[in-house]
Amino acid sequence: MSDDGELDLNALNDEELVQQMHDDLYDGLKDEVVEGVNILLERGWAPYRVLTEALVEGMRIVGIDFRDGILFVPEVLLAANAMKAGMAILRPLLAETGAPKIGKMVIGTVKGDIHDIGKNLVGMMMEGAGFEVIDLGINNPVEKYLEALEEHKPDILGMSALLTTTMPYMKVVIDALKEKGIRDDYIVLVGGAPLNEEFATAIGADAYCRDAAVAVETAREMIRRRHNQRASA
Ligand code: B1M
Repeated sequence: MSDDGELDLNALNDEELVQQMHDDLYDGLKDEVVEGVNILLERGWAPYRVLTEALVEGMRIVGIDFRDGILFVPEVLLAANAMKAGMAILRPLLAETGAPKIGKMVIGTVKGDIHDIGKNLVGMMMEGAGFEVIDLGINNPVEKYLEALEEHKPDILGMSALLTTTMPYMKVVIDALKEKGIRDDYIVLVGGAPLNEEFATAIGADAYCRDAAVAVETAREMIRRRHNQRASA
C-alpha cells in the first residue's frame, strides 16, 4: 500500500500481480488492468502470456459469477471494458511479427449477438500469425457477411456466437452460401463458448475452433491443404 492508501501494483510479485489483475478485472477497474498489463510487459512477459494468464483467465472467473447470478450485466460490461483496454495494448504487440501475409479472413459475430471479446481476440491472434483480418463487428445479418465476402474475397469466413440462441444463425449464413453456389469458395471456421465440433459439422462448417490459438492453427493448416490441392489439380 502507498501512503495514500492505494495499492502499488509495482510492489507485487508476478503471481500476486496476476491475482490482483483478476480482481481488478472483476471489479471493472480499467486503469488498474492497463497498469498491470504494462508492468507485466516491462517485466518481460510475452504478450500472449499476459493475454491468457492475466486477462482471459480473469474473464473466465467473471463468467462463472455471471452464470451463478453473483454478477449482473452492468458489472460484466465494466469488466469487458477493462479487458478490452488491456487487449488494446497487446494488439499491436501480437501483430508485430513482420510475417508475410498468408491469407485473408472476414470475421464477425452473428445476428442477435453482441459478444465480441472472443472474436476480437481471434482477430488479434490471426493478425499476429500473418493473416489480414476484416472485422465486421457484432450483430451481423447474413447480408452483411455476403457483402463482405464479395468485397474482400477472403480465404476464410469466421463466425462467432456466444449464445445458444444465436449459434443456429451460423447455419443460416452457411445455407445462404450454399444457395448462392459459393460455399466451397471459402474455409468456414466457427467458434464461441457454447459451440462444439458436432455442432460445426452439423451446420456444414469446415471446423470448430475452441480458442484463438486453435483458430490460428486450423486456419494455417486449411490454407496449406488448399494450396496443395490447387497445386496438384
Ligand atoms: Co454474456 N453471456 N450475455 N455478456 N457473457 C455469456 C455468453 C453466458 C455464457 C454467461 C453465463 O450465463 N454464464 C450467457 C450465455 C448463456 C447461453 O446462451 N447458454 C450470457 C448471457 C445470458 C448474456 C445476456 C443474454 C444477459 C442478459 O442480458 N440477461 C446478454 C446477451 C446480449 C446479446 O448478445 N444479445 C449478455 C450480455 C453480455 C455483456 C454485454 C454484459 C458482455 C459482453 C461484452 C462484450 O463482449 N463486449 C457479456 C460477457 C462478457 C459474457 C461472458 C461473461 C464472457 C464472454 C467473454 O468475453 N469471454 C460470458 C460467459 C462465458 O463465456 N463464460 C457470457 C472471454 C472470451 C476470451 O472467450 O468469447 O468464449 P470467448 O472466446 C473464445 C472462444 O470461444 C473462441 O476463441 C475465443 C478466444 O480464445 N472463439 C472463437 C470465440 N469466437 C470465435 C470465433 C472463431 C473462432 C474461435 O472464428 C473462427
